[in-house]
Amino acid sequence: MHHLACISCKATFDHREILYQCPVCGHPLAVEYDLDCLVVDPKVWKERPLSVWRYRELLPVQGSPVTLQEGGTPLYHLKKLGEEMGLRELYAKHEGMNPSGSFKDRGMTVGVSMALELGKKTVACASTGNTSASLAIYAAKAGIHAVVLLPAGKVALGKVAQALIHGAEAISIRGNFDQALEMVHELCRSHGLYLLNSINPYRLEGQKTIGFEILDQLGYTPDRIVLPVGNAGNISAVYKGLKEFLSLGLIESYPMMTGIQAAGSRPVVDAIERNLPEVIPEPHPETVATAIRIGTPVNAEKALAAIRQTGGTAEAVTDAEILAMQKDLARKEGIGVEPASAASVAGVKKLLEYGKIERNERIVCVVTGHLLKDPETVVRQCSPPLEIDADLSSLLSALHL
Ligand code: AN7
Repeated sequence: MHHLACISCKATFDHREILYQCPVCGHPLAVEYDLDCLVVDPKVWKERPLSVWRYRELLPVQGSPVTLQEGGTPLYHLKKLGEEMGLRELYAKHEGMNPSGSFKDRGMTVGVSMALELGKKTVACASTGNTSASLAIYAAKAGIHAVVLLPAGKVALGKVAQALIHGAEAISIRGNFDQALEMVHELCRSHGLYLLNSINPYRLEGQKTIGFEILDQLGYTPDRIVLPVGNAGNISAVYKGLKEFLSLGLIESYPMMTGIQAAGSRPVVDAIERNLPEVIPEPHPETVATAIRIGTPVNAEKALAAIRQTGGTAEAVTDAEILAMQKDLARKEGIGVEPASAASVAGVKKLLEYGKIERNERIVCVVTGHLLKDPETVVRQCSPPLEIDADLSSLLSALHL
């Protein structure tokens, strides 16, 4: 069985209580399992398909989940990019290959399944885009209503399209993500909607399976796992999962958890660099990587612990560095990701240049969302196709053969 526990004051709560923060001290909650009584057998896991639900003994859902076959994403060896950077073992876990095109699906298959188990018929979130797309698909599958709050004009086109076609009630807020999250949190508290942002401890349970899959796919524990950071939920979730694996004796050491933010939105990086006890919110976050345009990361407390307790680090990359790496991944590796995702690999490049990463490290970058999420940013970066008359001579004079 499992229960909810405050990460700060350690107060515990029944797993059926609907809580998004500790009612005693206000700090974040986490799901805790009685690991001594759990029966987990990696041999049994290996017989199941690689997916979120391979690890169901370490997930909070009791009955059959609302699933669209999330997880089981490819782990690519970045041979060319790695060679250019002087790294022999550089990998990318392509979370853009999930059903809605981002890692959020791992959290939402668990989160929406829990919504049903808790008897909730309306789910809600604030989102820079991907969370809303993912919530929309799982709410559709579950046959329940979804309300999504988006920062007006700052959500990539593909993500808006997904929220709309899958039937979510989408509202644009004249404000940023952080304001939208405060509003939806209040709405859920006052009107009983089920909040599925990453302050929901159940959602993060699904996301921790990224780390489990990496271990299964590599067959060893990498030296470092690098993730883009917005609300800092994903890096916290992966670390939590690894802690459980360590407690269960399934791994012997931690990868150095490494978080990458955009230069215009870097409160976690500042807190790590300046050794602050908590993050100082950025009131005006700005970056081309709209997915991580977040100034008040709600999981910062968990993320700082993840980074510090594993000897990891955090770094910021500029918009230019993000876009250059997006293009490099696309052209040198055939991997199409959205800007926020390219931040993780751009961060590795930068940390190498600063001498903060060793060249013999085995590194896995999580690339979090698919290229097609944000076609407008791509089109702005590339020349449009040349338009010509429909005859062969025009074609031949146009081509660089
Ligand atoms: C592609 O959709 O916050 O650090 O509302 O879409 O766990 O927040 C998205 C975040 C990285 C950052 N990469 O993850 C949202 C939202 C992509 C993302 C992140 C997001 P967290």
